[in-house]
Amino acid sequence: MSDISFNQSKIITIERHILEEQQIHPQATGVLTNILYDLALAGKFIASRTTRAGLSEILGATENVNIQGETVMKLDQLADQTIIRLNDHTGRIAVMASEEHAHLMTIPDGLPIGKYVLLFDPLDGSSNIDYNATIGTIFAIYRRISPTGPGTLEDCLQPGNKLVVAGYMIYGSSTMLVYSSGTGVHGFTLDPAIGEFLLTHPNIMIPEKPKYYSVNHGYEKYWSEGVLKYTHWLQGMEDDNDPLSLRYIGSLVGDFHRTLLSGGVFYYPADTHDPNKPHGKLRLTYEAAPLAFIANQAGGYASDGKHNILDLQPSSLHQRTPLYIGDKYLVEKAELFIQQDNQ
Ligand code: AFP
Repeated sequence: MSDISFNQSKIITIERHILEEQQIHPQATGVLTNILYDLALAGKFIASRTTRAGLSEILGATENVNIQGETVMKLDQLADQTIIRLNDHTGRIAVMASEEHAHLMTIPDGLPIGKYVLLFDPLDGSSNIDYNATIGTIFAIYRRISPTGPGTLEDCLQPGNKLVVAGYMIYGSSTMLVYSSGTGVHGFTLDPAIGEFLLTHPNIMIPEKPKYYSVNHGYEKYWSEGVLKYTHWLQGMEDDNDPLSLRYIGSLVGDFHRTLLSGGVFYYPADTHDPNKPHGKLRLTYEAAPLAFIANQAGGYASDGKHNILDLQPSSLHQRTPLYIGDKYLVEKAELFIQQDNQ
């Protein structure tokens, strides 16, 4: 008898998983599946560059400042261009919007126009690049609303509850792609030796027992009474509850990913720090809404402190929103503290 015993669990590549998901929807044409392939390919490409950032002369700020007033890193541009160039000619997309562009991007003249809308933050947490901390890409896919022709702003400004697919790629100690098409949340880890994303985290659910809370305490003096009290409650200072431990990277994808896998809550509240950003720093359409969709699919919840993020109707492409996301009970508790503060 052989000494070698084989692990009987299946090896599932992202391609196979997406195809199997497609079969759940008999009306599916495969277009969405191919957009996901393209995004996974973009993730491999971006990962291959970000892990070499210090080696190639790609690291460092460019002269450009993006629509948010932030210095654009070269890797931001590379990630942005990678996603655009993989998607603008395929005939699957009607319109795109990115954190790096002030205006939406319609499909160039002469190229076929598709039925989906792609919004993305190409390299979230890029101020962490110089310090080798986790960064990521967030994406949101909607069906277009406009019937034909170039995609419109209305196509891009849909509430999160109309999302068809949402996901992110995280470039950390390993590269992962996590996505949901409304049938649970699935995580794939890139095996760099073979260049394939393999299913490592099927059906992710936020653990019931929360472990961490995550917020930038440096801005405490700008918080409202409600946010302060909520934070004290998480620290066990309002009630008799055990305090949660604190973790904060300052990279939304990294902080969210940890929250998804370990349980707990991440929040970036409204604050009085910058009068130009009364709603905090994070963007609704390509950051908060897609992550809210994933949290919801994993049994969690996301709120702006008053409303379900998925119900918010965006009014502009780069709109900011306060964000409380993760464990449902903890996020609802935030709503309660904020509501009591407003009475
Ligand atoms: P950068 O892309 O400029 O690093 O911003 C990242 C981010 O938008 C988000 O990923 C973080 O959650 C948040 O900023 C951190 O902001 P603070 O530095 O104000 O805590």
